[in-house]
Order: sequence, then structure tokens, then C-alpha cells
Amino acid sequence: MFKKIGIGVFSTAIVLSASIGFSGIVSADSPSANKQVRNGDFEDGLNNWILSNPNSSTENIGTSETGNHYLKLIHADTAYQLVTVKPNTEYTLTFDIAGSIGSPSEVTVGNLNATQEIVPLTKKQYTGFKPEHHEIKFKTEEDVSNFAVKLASTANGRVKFDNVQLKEKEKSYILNMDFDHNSSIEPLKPWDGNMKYNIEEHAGVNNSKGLHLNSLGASALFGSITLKPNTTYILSASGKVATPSRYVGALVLVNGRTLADMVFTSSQYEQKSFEFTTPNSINSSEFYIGELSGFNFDAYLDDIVLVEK
Ligand SMILES: [Ca+2]
Ligand SMILES: [Ca+2]
Repeated sequence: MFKKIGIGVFSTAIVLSASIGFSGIVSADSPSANKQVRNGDFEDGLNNWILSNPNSSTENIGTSETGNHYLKLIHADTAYQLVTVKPNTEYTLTFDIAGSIGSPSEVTVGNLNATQEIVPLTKKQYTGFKPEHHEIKFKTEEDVSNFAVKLASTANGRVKFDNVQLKEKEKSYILNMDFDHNSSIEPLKPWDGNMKYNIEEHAGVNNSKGLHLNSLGASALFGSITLKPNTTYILSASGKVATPSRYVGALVLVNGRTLADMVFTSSQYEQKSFEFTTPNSINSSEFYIGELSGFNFDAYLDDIVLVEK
């Protein structure tokens, strides 16, 4: 797709082609891991990237000897793209830089303002001719409208970028039950013989599979869970009840004490979430969904998630 260009503009092409960072090996990650930045490996040219100086006569895509493509910026040229990020969430941006000469290269993340200028949440500068892999860790703020990743050369600089990836920090799930990807209720089990449960088609949120619970009296599904001391967790779930004026609840007990408690009383699905912090020492922790105060109930639950914040 790209014509092979000569070494004229940059004399570093041969050096780059020999490096791991610019040989395309790094970009072999799974597509899903890479989806927040599109075409971060520049193998699709400038697609998805917006250049500050699109009419520049400079060829912005370079090709290494191995056929790998990368972004080239000179002077104060920049390239950015909008990315979809969640508020209050930790991310790691990784990228390769090479051939930075003249003035530092610069990478910025932040919201775009009304004049399409990026308001830096984090900005870092890099120097050095040798290819290097870098990462920037940052946490988004509450407002993440028009969040962008911007790559830049500055002043009299020139630089090459490749393999730009943005990943959300991996979360540590204690429970993650959507009943579509997992067809068991592990690690939960019925409290007693009153508790009947079924994973049913179309019983969940948005017509997905969901958990149908019914009981002749006070009962629950319950199970032991392993929580870390002094750690903040978020419990969230969607639930509804089929029996009017009854409820179903989800709760977390640590050392016999209720740390999280949510109740569903509506006949339509409601999503609730609850944040709690565990004590300094933990002897026991359990999770319950059901109704423990003495009534029969008929209820549906879906998307039960307990995750470290
Ligand atoms: Ca590439
Ligand atoms: Ca579901």
C-alpha cells in the first residue's frame, strides 16, 4: 500500500529496520488488546490519525527494510487521535520512539478543548536517537470528553513513532458473572433446599442470559470469597423481582460483619453498585445473594461483579 521511500529524508532507516521496536514484532499483540488506539502500528498508514500539518510535503509514513511502517514527524508537527476511555480509570500508554534528534519528541494525553488543542493530563518529552520502548501511566479524571493521545515533534526536531497502544489497567475480579460467558454459579451454592436457581435464556439484562432465583422461604446462594485486607472493592449487580413487595439482596460479609449490602425491589432491572474497604485483618469473607429475613421470593439477577477498585 505504501511506496517504499528512499533513505533521503532520514538517514536512520537502516538502523531502525534492525531494531526490535520498529521491526513489527511488538505489534503482534492481539487486536483486542490494541483496540483503544486504532492503527497504532501505522500499518494502515495515517488512518485514524489527525495530523497538524497534513499538507506538509514530508512523507509522514516511513517504511523499514522489513516492510514495517511507522510515523515520521518533523519540526512542530503533531498527530493525534481520539480514544474512548472511562473516567477515573488507570491506563498505560506504550509506544516506541526512535531517531529523535534536534529537539525532544513529546507525547501528551488529555481532553481536546474547543479549539482542538489538547489540555495535558500527562505530557512527557523524550530525547535519544536509539529506538526505545516507553510507557506512560495515567489515571483519567471525571470528565473524559474528547480524550486524545497526541504524538509530537518539537521545534527543530524529527522523530519516528510506532506501536502505540493504550490499555486499561488489568482488574482483579473476585466475581464476574454475566451468565453468558460462564454457565455455572461457582463459587456460589444454595444455602438450603428452598433455594432453586436456573440460568435462563433472555432472563438477563438486554435479553442476555440471566440468573433466575426462587425460594419458598428465606434462603440464598452463598460462597466463600477471598478478599485482601485493607483493600477497596466495588460490588455491582443488576436485579429485579417478579414477586411484588418482595426483595432480593446481594451482600458481602467480612468477619461476620456486613460490608456491602444492596437490595433490588423493582420489577424492572436496576443496576446498583457499592464500594467498600476491607479491614486490616480478615478471618472470613462470604458473598450472598437472596433474601434472609423470612419471605419467599422470585427474582432475576445478572452482571454480578466484585472487583478490586
Ligand atoms: Ca509499525
Ligand atoms: Ca447476562
